[in-house]
Amino acid sequence: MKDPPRYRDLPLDQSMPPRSAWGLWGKDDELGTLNLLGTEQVQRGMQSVRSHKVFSLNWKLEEPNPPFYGRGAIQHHPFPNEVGFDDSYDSFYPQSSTQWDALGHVEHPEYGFYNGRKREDMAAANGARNGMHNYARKGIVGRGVLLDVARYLASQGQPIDGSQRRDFTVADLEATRQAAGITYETGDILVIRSGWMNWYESADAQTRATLADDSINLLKTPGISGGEDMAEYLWDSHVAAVASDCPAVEAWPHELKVDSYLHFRLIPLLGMALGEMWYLEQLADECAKDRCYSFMLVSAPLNKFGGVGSPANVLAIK
Ligand code: UVW
Repeated sequence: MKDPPRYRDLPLDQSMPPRSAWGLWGKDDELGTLNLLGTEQVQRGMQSVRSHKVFSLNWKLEEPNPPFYGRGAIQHHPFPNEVGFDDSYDSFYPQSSTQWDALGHVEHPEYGFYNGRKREDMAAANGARNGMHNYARKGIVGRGVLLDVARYLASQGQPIDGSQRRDFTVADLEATRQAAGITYETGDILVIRSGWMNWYESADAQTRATLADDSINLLKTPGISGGEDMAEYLWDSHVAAVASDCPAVEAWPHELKVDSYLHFRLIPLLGMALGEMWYLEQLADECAKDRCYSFMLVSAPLNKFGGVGSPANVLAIK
Protein backbone atom coordinates (compact mmCIF):
# COMPACT_ATOMS: atom_id res chain seq x y z
CA MET A 1 0.00 0.00 0.00
CA LYS A 2 1.28 3.45 -0.92
CA ASP A 3 2.16 5.57 2.10
CA PRO A 4 0.02 8.67 2.63
CA PRO A 5 1.65 12.11 2.28
CA ARG A 6 3.42 13.69 5.23
CA TYR A 7 1.32 15.67 7.69
CA ARG A 8 3.14 18.87 6.72
CA ASP A 9 2.09 18.31 3.09
CA LEU A 10 -1.63 18.14 3.93
CA PRO A 11 -3.98 19.02 2.41
CA LEU A 12 -3.04 17.91 -1.08
CA ASP A 13 -5.87 19.99 -2.48
CA GLN A 14 -5.46 23.53 -1.16
CA SER A 15 -9.22 24.14 -1.24
CA MET A 16 -9.59 21.67 1.65
CA PRO A 17 -9.15 22.62 5.34
CA PRO A 18 -5.56 23.00 6.58
CA ARG A 19 -3.90 19.76 7.75
CA SER A 20 -6.87 17.70 6.63
CA ALA A 21 -6.94 14.42 4.72
CA TRP A 22 -10.11 15.39 2.91
CA GLY A 23 -10.16 14.10 -0.64
CA LEU A 24 -7.07 11.94 -0.12
CA TRP A 25 -9.08 8.73 -0.53
CA GLY A 26 -11.73 10.30 -2.73
CA LYS A 27 -14.38 12.92 -2.12
CA ASP A 28 -16.95 10.28 -1.09
CA ASP A 29 -14.63 8.41 1.28
CA GLU A 30 -16.06 7.49 4.69
CA LEU A 31 -13.28 5.22 5.96
CA GLY A 32 -10.46 7.69 6.56
CA THR A 33 -7.29 6.06 7.89
CA LEU A 34 -8.91 2.61 7.82
CA ASN A 35 -8.12 2.81 4.11
CA LEU A 36 -4.61 1.90 5.21
CA LEU A 37 -5.82 -1.61 6.07
CA GLY A 38 -5.47 -4.01 3.17
CA THR A 39 -4.38 -7.59 2.52
CA GLU A 40 -0.77 -6.68 3.35
CA GLN A 41 -1.82 -5.54 6.83
CA VAL A 42 -3.87 -8.71 7.38
CA GLN A 43 -0.85 -10.77 6.37
CA ARG A 44 1.39 -8.78 8.72
CA GLY A 45 -1.12 -9.34 11.51
CA MET A 46 -1.13 -13.07 10.85
CA GLN A 47 2.67 -13.15 10.82
CA SER A 48 2.60 -11.60 14.32
CA VAL A 49 0.81 -14.64 15.74
CA ARG A 50 3.26 -16.83 17.63
CA SER A 51 1.76 -18.37 20.77
CA HIS A 52 -1.84 -18.49 19.45
CA LYS A 53 -3.11 -17.02 22.72
CA VAL A 54 -6.27 -14.93 22.38
CA PHE A 55 -6.94 -11.80 24.45
CA SER A 56 -10.33 -10.14 24.57
CA LEU A 57 -9.85 -6.38 24.78
CA ASN A 58 -13.51 -5.78 25.64
CA TRP A 59 -14.38 -4.38 29.04
CA LYS A 60 -17.71 -5.43 30.54
CA LEU A 61 -20.60 -3.58 28.84
CA GLU A 62 -21.63 -2.55 32.37
CA GLU A 63 -18.36 -0.63 32.89
CA PRO A 64 -17.64 2.13 33.68
CA ASN A 65 -20.28 2.01 36.36
CA PRO A 66 -21.90 4.50 36.46
CA PRO A 67 -21.15 5.56 32.85
CA PHE A 68 -19.40 8.84 31.94
CA TYR A 69 -20.35 11.89 29.89
CA GLY A 70 -24.08 11.52 30.55
CA ARG A 71 -24.28 8.15 28.82
CA GLY A 72 -26.73 5.61 30.19
CA ALA A 73 -26.19 2.24 31.88
CA ILE A 74 -27.22 -0.73 29.81
CA GLN A 75 -30.38 -2.52 30.94
CA HIS A 76 -30.71 -6.15 30.01
CA HIS A 77 -34.08 -7.89 29.74
CA PRO A 78 -34.03 -11.63 29.17
CA PHE A 79 -37.54 -12.96 28.55
CA PRO A 80 -38.86 -16.50 28.12
CA ASN A 81 -40.02 -17.92 24.79
CA GLU A 82 -41.14 -21.38 23.62
CA VAL A 83 -37.64 -22.86 23.68
CA GLY A 84 -35.79 -20.91 26.37
CA PHE A 85 -35.02 -17.18 26.37
CA ASP A 86 -34.63 -14.21 24.09
CA ASP A 87 -33.41 -10.88 25.38
CA SER A 88 -33.48 -7.18 24.67
CA TYR A 89 -31.57 -4.11 25.83
CA ASP A 90 -32.70 -0.67 26.89
CA SER A 91 -30.47 2.33 27.44
CA PHE A 92 -27.75 0.82 25.25
CA TYR A 93 -25.19 3.56 24.62
CA PRO A 94 -22.60 2.05 22.27
CA GLN A 95 -20.02 4.59 23.47
CA SER A 96 -20.38 3.82 27.17
CA SER A 97 -17.74 1.09 27.33
CA THR A 98 -15.05 -0.38 25.00
CA GLN A 99 -15.77 1.38 21.73
CA TRP A 100 -14.89 2.80 18.35
CA ASP A 101 -15.84 6.35 17.41
CA ALA A 102 -17.23 6.58 13.89
CA LEU A 103 -16.24 9.56 11.75
CA GLY A 104 -19.68 11.01 12.38
CA HIS A 105 -18.89 11.38 16.09
CA VAL A 106 -17.08 14.73 16.11
CA GLU A 107 -17.73 17.90 14.17
CA HIS A 108 -14.90 20.40 13.73
CA PRO A 109 -16.19 23.79 14.96
CA GLU A 110 -15.06 25.55 11.78
CA TYR A 111 -15.00 22.91 9.04
CA GLY A 112 -17.64 20.34 9.98
CA PHE A 113 -17.39 16.57 9.67
CA TYR A 114 -14.81 14.43 7.85
CA ASN A 115 -14.65 14.96 4.12
CA GLY A 116 -16.91 17.98 4.20
CA ARG A 117 -20.05 16.37 5.58
CA LYS A 118 -22.61 18.50 7.37
CA ARG A 119 -24.84 17.71 10.33
CA GLU A 120 -27.76 16.88 8.04
CA ASP A 121 -25.61 14.28 6.20
CA MET A 122 -25.50 12.21 9.39
CA ALA A 123 -29.24 11.47 9.45
CA ALA A 124 -30.29 8.02 8.23
CA ALA A 125 -33.05 9.67 6.20
CA ASN A 126 -30.35 11.48 4.21
CA GLY A 127 -28.15 8.44 3.66
CA ALA A 128 -26.20 8.60 6.92
CA ARG A 129 -22.65 9.54 5.91
CA ASN A 130 -19.59 8.74 8.03
CA GLY A 131 -21.54 6.10 10.01
CA MET A 132 -20.30 2.99 11.78
CA HIS A 133 -21.61 0.78 8.96
CA ASN A 134 -18.53 1.80 6.97
CA TYR A 135 -16.17 0.36 9.59
CA ALA A 136 -18.40 -2.68 10.10
CA ARG A 137 -18.59 -3.60 6.43
CA LYS A 138 -14.84 -3.29 6.02
CA GLY A 139 -13.90 -5.14 9.22
CA ILE A 140 -10.86 -4.01 11.15
CA VAL A 141 -8.04 -6.54 10.83
CA GLY A 142 -4.30 -5.98 10.88
CA ARG A 143 -1.25 -5.82 13.10
CA GLY A 144 -1.78 -4.28 16.53
CA VAL A 145 1.16 -2.78 18.38
CA LEU A 146 1.04 -2.00 22.09
CA LEU A 147 2.72 0.98 23.64
CA ASP A 148 2.46 0.24 27.37
CA VAL A 149 3.27 3.80 28.38
CA ALA A 150 2.12 3.26 31.97
CA ARG A 151 4.50 0.34 32.47
CA TYR A 152 7.35 2.10 30.71
CA LEU A 153 7.01 5.28 32.77
CA ALA A 154 6.79 3.25 35.98
CA SER A 155 10.05 1.53 35.00
CA GLN A 156 11.58 5.01 34.69
CA GLY A 157 10.49 5.96 38.21
CA GLN A 158 7.40 7.90 37.04
CA PRO A 159 4.41 5.72 38.00
CA ILE A 160 1.00 6.80 36.71
CA ASP A 161 -1.63 8.04 39.14
CA GLY A 162 -4.82 7.02 37.33
CA SER A 163 -6.85 9.59 39.24
CA GLN A 164 -4.90 12.49 37.73
CA ARG A 165 -4.51 14.04 34.31
CA ARG A 166 -1.19 13.25 32.73
CA ASP A 167 -0.36 14.15 29.15
CA PHE A 168 1.79 11.61 27.36
CA THR A 169 4.06 13.51 25.00
CA VAL A 170 5.38 12.38 21.65
CA ALA A 171 8.70 11.81 23.45
CA ASP A 172 6.95 9.50 25.96
CA LEU A 173 5.43 7.48 23.13
CA GLU A 174 8.71 7.32 21.25
CA ALA A 175 10.65 6.23 24.34
CA THR A 176 8.05 3.50 24.97
CA ARG A 177 8.16 2.40 21.35
CA GLN A 178 11.93 2.15 21.32
CA ALA A 179 12.03 0.26 24.62
CA ALA A 180 9.51 -2.22 23.17
CA GLY A 181 11.56 -2.66 19.99
CA ILE A 182 8.65 -1.70 17.75
CA THR A 183 9.08 -0.29 14.26
CA TYR A 184 5.81 1.09 12.93
CA GLU A 185 4.54 -0.32 9.65
CA THR A 186 1.93 1.36 7.49
CA GLY A 187 -1.56 0.46 8.68
CA ASP A 188 -0.60 -0.63 12.21
CA ILE A 189 -3.33 -0.32 14.80
CA LEU A 190 -1.71 1.57 17.66
CA VAL A 191 -2.87 0.55 21.13
CA ILE A 192 -1.76 2.74 24.02
CA ARG A 193 -2.00 1.65 27.65
CA SER A 194 -2.34 4.60 30.01
CA GLY A 195 -2.96 2.60 33.19
CA TRP A 196 -6.20 4.48 33.80
CA MET A 197 -8.47 1.43 33.68
CA ASN A 198 -6.32 -0.44 36.17
CA TRP A 199 -6.78 2.46 38.59
CA TYR A 200 -10.52 2.81 37.90
CA GLU A 201 -11.21 -0.88 38.56
CA SER A 202 -10.09 -0.42 42.14
CA ALA A 203 -11.89 2.92 42.69
CA ASP A 204 -14.64 2.87 45.33
CA ALA A 205 -18.32 3.49 44.65
CA GLN A 206 -18.24 7.08 45.89
CA THR A 207 -15.31 7.98 43.63
CA ARG A 208 -16.98 6.32 40.64
CA ALA A 209 -20.25 8.17 41.32
CA THR A 210 -18.49 11.53 41.57
CA LEU A 211 -16.62 11.02 38.29
CA ALA A 212 -19.81 10.01 36.50
CA ASP A 213 -21.77 12.88 37.94
CA ASP A 214 -19.68 15.53 36.16
CA SER A 215 -17.25 13.70 33.87
CA ILE A 216 -16.53 16.79 31.81
CA ASN A 217 -14.98 18.58 34.79
CA LEU A 218 -14.24 16.05 37.51
CA LEU A 219 -12.88 13.12 35.53
CA LYS A 220 -9.10 13.34 35.34
CA THR A 221 -7.18 10.77 33.38
CA PRO A 222 -3.85 10.08 31.77
CA GLY A 223 -3.78 9.86 27.98
CA ILE A 224 -1.98 11.24 24.95
CA SER A 225 -1.42 14.98 24.74
CA GLY A 226 -3.69 17.14 22.61
CA GLY A 227 -1.33 19.36 20.63
CA GLU A 228 -0.71 19.39 16.90
CA ASP A 229 2.64 17.62 17.37
CA MET A 230 0.70 14.54 18.49
CA ALA A 231 -1.57 14.67 15.43
CA GLU A 232 1.52 14.97 13.25
CA TYR A 233 3.24 12.05 15.01
CA LEU A 234 0.24 9.75 14.65
CA TRP A 235 -0.37 10.69 11.03
CA ASP A 236 3.28 10.36 10.03
CA SER A 237 3.46 6.98 11.76
CA HIS A 238 0.84 5.90 9.18
CA VAL A 239 -1.33 4.16 11.76
CA ALA A 240 -4.78 3.01 10.66
CA ALA A 241 -6.29 3.61 14.10
CA VAL A 242 -5.39 4.58 17.66
CA ALA A 243 -6.97 3.02 20.74
CA SER A 244 -6.39 3.27 24.47
CA ASP A 245 -7.67 2.04 27.82
CA CYS A 246 -8.64 5.55 28.96
CA PRO A 247 -12.01 7.24 28.29
CA ALA A 248 -10.98 9.65 25.53
CA VAL A 249 -7.60 8.34 24.18
CA GLU A 250 -6.28 11.78 25.07
CA ALA A 251 -5.70 13.05 28.59
CA TRP A 252 -8.74 14.50 30.36
CA PRO A 253 -10.20 17.07 31.23
CA HIS A 254 -10.38 19.42 28.26
CA GLU A 255 -11.76 22.79 27.32
CA LEU A 256 -12.79 21.32 23.95
CA LYS A 257 -10.77 23.91 22.02
CA VAL A 258 -9.43 23.25 18.53
CA ASP A 259 -5.82 23.77 19.62
CA SER A 260 -5.90 21.36 22.52
CA TYR A 261 -8.70 18.81 22.02
CA LEU A 262 -7.07 16.25 19.76
CA HIS A 263 -10.41 14.76 18.72
CA PHE A 264 -10.96 17.82 16.50
CA ARG A 265 -7.78 17.19 14.53
CA LEU A 266 -7.96 13.40 14.42
CA ILE A 267 -11.59 12.60 13.61
CA PRO A 268 -12.99 15.37 11.37
CA LEU A 269 -9.74 16.53 9.76
CA LEU A 270 -7.63 13.38 9.46
CA GLY A 271 -10.41 10.77 9.44
CA MET A 272 -8.65 8.70 12.09
CA ALA A 273 -10.44 5.84 13.84
CA LEU A 274 -10.30 6.20 17.64
CA GLY A 275 -10.91 3.40 20.13
CA GLU A 276 -11.58 4.12 23.78
CA MET A 277 -11.76 2.19 27.04
CA TRP A 278 -10.13 -0.91 25.61
CA TYR A 279 -9.36 -3.53 28.23
CA LEU A 280 -5.60 -4.06 27.97
CA GLU A 281 -4.50 -5.48 31.31
CA GLN A 282 -4.00 -9.14 30.37
CA LEU A 283 -2.58 -8.37 26.96
CA ALA A 284 -0.11 -5.93 28.52
CA ASP A 285 1.01 -8.49 31.10
CA GLU A 286 1.60 -11.03 28.36
CA CYS A 287 3.54 -8.55 26.23
CA ALA A 288 5.73 -7.67 29.24
CA LYS A 289 6.32 -11.38 29.84
CA ASP A 290 7.23 -12.41 26.30
CA ARG A 291 8.75 -9.02 25.33
CA CYS A 292 6.74 -9.01 22.13
CA TYR A 293 4.45 -6.02 21.62
CA SER A 294 2.84 -6.88 18.29
CA PHE A 295 -0.10 -9.16 17.59
CA MET A 296 -2.94 -9.75 15.20
CA LEU A 297 -5.91 -7.53 15.93
CA VAL A 298 -9.44 -8.35 14.78
CA SER A 299 -12.45 -6.13 15.44
CA ALA A 300 -16.01 -6.36 14.15
CA PRO A 301 -17.98 -3.19 14.98
CA LEU A 302 -21.78 -3.30 14.88
CA ASN A 303 -23.14 -3.06 11.34
CA LYS A 304 -25.47 -0.21 12.28
CA PHE A 305 -26.31 2.09 9.42
CA GLY A 306 -25.37 5.59 10.51
CA GLY A 307 -24.11 4.40 13.91
CA VAL A 308 -21.98 6.99 15.70
CA GLY A 309 -20.17 4.59 18.02
CA SER A 310 -19.95 0.85 18.50
CA PRO A 311 -18.63 -1.69 20.96
CA ALA A 312 -15.24 -2.59 19.54
CA ASN A 313 -15.72 -6.38 19.75
CA VAL A 314 -11.98 -6.62 19.54
CA LEU A 315 -9.54 -9.50 19.99
CA ALA A 316 -5.76 -9.60 20.05
CA ILE A 317 -4.10 -12.85 19.01
CA LYS A 318 -0.47 -13.24 20.04
C1 UVW B 1 -14.49 12.17 24.70
O1 UVW B 1 -13.73 12.85 24.07
C2 UVW B 1 -15.31 12.73 25.77
O2 UVW B 1 -14.62 10.87 24.41
P1 UVW B 1 -15.63 10.30 23.34
O3 UVW B 1 -14.87 10.18 22.06
O4 UVW B 1 -16.07 8.98 23.87
O5 UVW B 1 -16.78 11.24 23.19
